Amino acid sequence: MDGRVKVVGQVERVDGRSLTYAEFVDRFMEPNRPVVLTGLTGSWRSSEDWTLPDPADCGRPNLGFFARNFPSPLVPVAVCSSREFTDQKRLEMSMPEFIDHWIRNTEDHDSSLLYLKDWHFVKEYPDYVAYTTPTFFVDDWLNMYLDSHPIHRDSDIANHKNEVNCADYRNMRSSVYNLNDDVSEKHFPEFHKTEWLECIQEQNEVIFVPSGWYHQVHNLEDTISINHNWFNAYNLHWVWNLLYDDYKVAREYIEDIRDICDDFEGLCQRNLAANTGMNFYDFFIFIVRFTLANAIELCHIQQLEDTVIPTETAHHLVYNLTSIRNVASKMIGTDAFCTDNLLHISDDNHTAFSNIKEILEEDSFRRLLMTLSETYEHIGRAERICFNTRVSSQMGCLSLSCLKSDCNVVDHICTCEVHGPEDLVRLIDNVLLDK
Ligand SMILES: O=C(O)CCC(=O)C(=O)O
Repeated sequence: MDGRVKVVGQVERVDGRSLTYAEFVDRFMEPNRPVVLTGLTGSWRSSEDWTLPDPADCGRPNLGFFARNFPSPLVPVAVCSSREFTDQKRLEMSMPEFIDHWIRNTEDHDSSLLYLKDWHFVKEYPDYVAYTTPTFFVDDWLNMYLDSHPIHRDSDIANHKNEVNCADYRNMRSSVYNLNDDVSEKHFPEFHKTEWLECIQEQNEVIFVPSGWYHQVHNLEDTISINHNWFNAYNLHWVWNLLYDDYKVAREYIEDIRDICDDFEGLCQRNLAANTGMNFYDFFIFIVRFTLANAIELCHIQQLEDTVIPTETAHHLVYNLTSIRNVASKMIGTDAFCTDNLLHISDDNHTAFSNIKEILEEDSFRRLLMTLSETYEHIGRAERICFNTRVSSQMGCLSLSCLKSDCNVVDHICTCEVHGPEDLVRLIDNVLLDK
């Protein structure tokens, strides 16, 4: 017998103005539970500009404002009535074209529904500040990193001739396409055991969707949504697990040509990067940089004598390092990092994680360090306002002014060598042991 979803409860709803950051962590981020947060969008420009001003319109989207002010020549659009594997068919069109289509659909309902999806609005209109990210979500490593670094720096994806095409196994995985359909027990044998929460997200409400939670959205009326995909120390292991799962698919797909490949692991990693957007080396380069940034911040903070800033911020930094350490220890022993395979990786990739001195001198790393420092300062400030504690007046040895060759903190880190996950675990242990 085929099954339908079994809704067992509602997503919890909390007023975000009376929730502290620490409570958000304890109740939702750390246990990976969803929540609808209210009261956080009062000052957003988008709440005002993007909705029709007449109360009789009940806050419906102001489409004319969009067409006039954001006339992008090309925006990504999904065709809701179509299906390509586990997703909808994608098109590109101009914003005015999209809005025209939307208005026509509202009037006559016979053209197919379009959904403007995954449009990077902030990148395209950086001067229009549509919203401020709620403090609960500012510890966002993905966007901190992407703002300063390209994710796949190696140019090796397309260059190898006579290799199994990177895109060949894309879309082979299956997932339930529509929860409202009968879901085949044959294809999804455990489906009847799944339990679902549901909620209606009202205008100006924010929903936190935890890592790995399958979710499906049905718009009950015309809607504009703002989304962030992000992760941090609380779900870094999810990112690694997903990458590892994708890697296994990539490897399985070419398993039968292993014996005739000079560099089988290299091919797996190239295919992984082509499909997932990053491979194990990219991910490692990323965690090395976050380790260095957190370690430098931690060392500097501990040189401050003030007792307020160091305790709370140091707690975040230690948690971050511990989370990276856990993931790095899972990477030890993967084929990608065995000595033979490391001999095959490009100099670019190897330098990007092993040459600590060079990393510390990169402008992109300095930008990352600055953003990291500002982020935890911002969270700390929000916590102090909540608890009404004293604000520190200490101006100590902050990382930004102190990323100099004569700084003993940086000197110490510069002496470390990182040739793989084992070294990274050792480096983190040394930093944490010092504390
Ligand atoms: O905003 C939407 O319509 C859905 C977005 C979503 O589900 C997601 O980003 O995962």
